[in-house]
Order: sequence, then structure tokens, then C-alpha cells
Amino acid sequence: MPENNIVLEKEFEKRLIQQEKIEPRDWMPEKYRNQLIRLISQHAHSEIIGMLPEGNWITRAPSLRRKIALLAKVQDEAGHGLYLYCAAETLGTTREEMFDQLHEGKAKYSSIFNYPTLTWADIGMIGWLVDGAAIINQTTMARCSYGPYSRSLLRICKEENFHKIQGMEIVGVLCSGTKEQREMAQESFNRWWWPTLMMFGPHDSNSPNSGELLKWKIKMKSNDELRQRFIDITVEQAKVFGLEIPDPNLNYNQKTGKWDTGEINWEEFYNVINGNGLCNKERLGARKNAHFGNSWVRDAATTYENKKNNLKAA
Ligand code: BYC
Repeated sequence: MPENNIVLEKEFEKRLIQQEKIEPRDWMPEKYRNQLIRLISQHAHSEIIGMLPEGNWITRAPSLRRKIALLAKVQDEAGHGLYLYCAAETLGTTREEMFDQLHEGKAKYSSIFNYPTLTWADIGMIGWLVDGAAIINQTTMARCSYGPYSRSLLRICKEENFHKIQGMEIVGVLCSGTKEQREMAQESFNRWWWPTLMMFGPHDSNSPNSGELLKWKIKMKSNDELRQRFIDITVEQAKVFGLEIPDPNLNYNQKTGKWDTGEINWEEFYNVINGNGLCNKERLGARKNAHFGNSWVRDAATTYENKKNNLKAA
């Protein structure tokens, strides 16, 4: 490493210790920049692919009130995607590069969105569990070292809280409803519990990126720490709903004061993140259709913008 970079890196690390935010024009190690681009763009992709499973129920929501709330939620996710793509762009990548990587299957998005939404109860579970898991992950990462990501997460988390409450209300109504409704909620919970635990990523011992991310204060807590926090909160909430956790090995550990669970099916996790989950092909296909099928909208918008700029320049 050139001597100048060693000095800059020392200075950079000092700023991290002092909990200063790193801003786009500040010097940063190339690896820090690349890790951020990878993580933020994957997060952005998760937001927009995440619109698809819930979008599937907009036309079938059971009441106008539910439909309005679901429409607003799905629209919020598009907004989250936009904040995050903008945050990633501050690091020197472009929207086109990020989309290309997604469409070519080179960039990942959250494993959870490769599962189908089969019943209305799934919409409640996504709000309660998936947004609940995202909140735990993102409220800690909102304190991260990179200014634009940190600020976009603060805003996103405020909206995610509404999403979670929306989901919990749906689950609460089903769980205090008829026998059929309670069974529908339990069946859905059985399908979403384990994939939600997988959202936090592999165990710390198998997480190749965690070392660098924690060192640079991009991640503030490890995958396992966040997963455990989610489990401890959610087990208690499930009790209130009268739902049974689909894990015969779930056990309250008196020593640690935390809930121990059975082992996650990591083979399923790696299958999903390598493109072979239940809905990977469908999700990517829908995403590409939306992008390429609607390219005329982008063309029209940029032609108008270019014309305006040309007129100004003339
Ligand atoms: N799914 O070294 P590791 C939402 C990959 S959306 C897919 O531990 P890292 C919402 C990982 O990328 C919320 N891939 O990775 C939206 C890495 O592969 P590469 C989404 C996963 O980065 C709509 C490899 O496995 N939230 O709330 O240290 C509707 C090794 O893992 C997953 C975020 O994106 C996974 N679950 O940690 C409703 C939060 N887990 O890239 C709701 C930001 C791991 O080396 N992201 N991989 O090829 C993060 O916090 C971290 O990226 C992760 C993974 C904890 C997910």
C-alpha cells in the first residue's frame, strides 16, 4: 500500500473510533467503498423485489381498508428502494450498473422474497415477521459509519414500524377469529418462521463479510446477535397471539435468559440465495418484465429532460 494511503487509512480508522460519519467526498479505503456498494445495492434490490409477494394480494385484500393499507405499504417499499439506490450512487456506482447486476443474477436480494404468498395470512406474517426482522437489523445499522446509508435507514425504519403494526393487526384479527382463521394464521406462521430466521444471514462463523463490516462499523451487530434479538422478541409476541412456534427444540435457556432454537436448514438457505428457491425465477422474471417492458417510460422521461436541458443551453 502506498505510504500516503497508510496515513489516510489511519486517519479514516480514527474517525470511525470517534464515531464520525464518513461522507461521499471523504477519503475511504476501496474495500470499504466496495463493501458498501454491495450491501446497499443488495438492500435496495430487496426492497423492490420485496414489492412482488405483497403486490400479489392487492387485488384480493379482504376489505377496502386492508387494500388501502397494503397499497401504501407496497408503495413505501418502492420509496425505500429509491433512497437506497441514491445512497449507493453516492459511492460512484450507477443505477444502470446496479440493475444490470440484479437482472444478470450477479447481485443478491433477500432470500425471504423467494417464498410464495399463498393466503391472506401471509400478508400479516410479512408485516409482523419480515418487517419486524428488518427493523431489528436496520435500527442498529442506522448508526453505521456511512452518512447517506445511515440517514436513509433512519427514514426507512420509521415507515417499517407502520408496516409491522399493520401486519400484527392482521395476525391479531385472524388469531382472535374463527377456527378456520386461526388455522390459516398458524399454517402461514409455520411457513414463514424459519425463512425469517434465515434473513439474518449465515452464522457468524460462516459469514465471510462480517469481519470487515463490523471493523468498519457498517454492521453494528453480528448476524447471530440480531437473529437472537428477533427470536427473543417474537417468541413472546407469538404467545400473545396464541401461535405455536414450529420448532420442537425451542427452549428457554435459564442461564442466558434467551430462547434457544433448533438448527436452521442451511441447505435450504444456500439453495435459495443461489437462485434455486421456490420463486427465484418468477421474481427475477417479473422484475425484468417490469424493467424492459416499461423502458418507454424511462425513454420518454429522459427525452423530455434532455429537451428541456437543450432548450436551457440554447
Ligand atoms: N438473503 O457474509 P454474509 C425489507 C449472502 S427488505 C440473500 O453474512 P453480509 C422489506 C450475502 O449477501 C430488508 N443473501 O453477508 C422489503 C453474502 O453474499 P455475497 C433487506 C444473503 O452482507 C419489502 C453471503 O450470503 N435488508 O425489509 O455480511 C417488503 C454471505 O453472508 C442473505 C437488508 O438488506 C439473505 N438473507 O450480511 C417487506 C439489510 N444473508 O454478497 C420488507 C442490509 C446473507 O458476498 N443487509 N446473504 O455474494 C444486511 O444486513 C446484510 O447484507 C445481511 C448479510 C445480514 C443480509
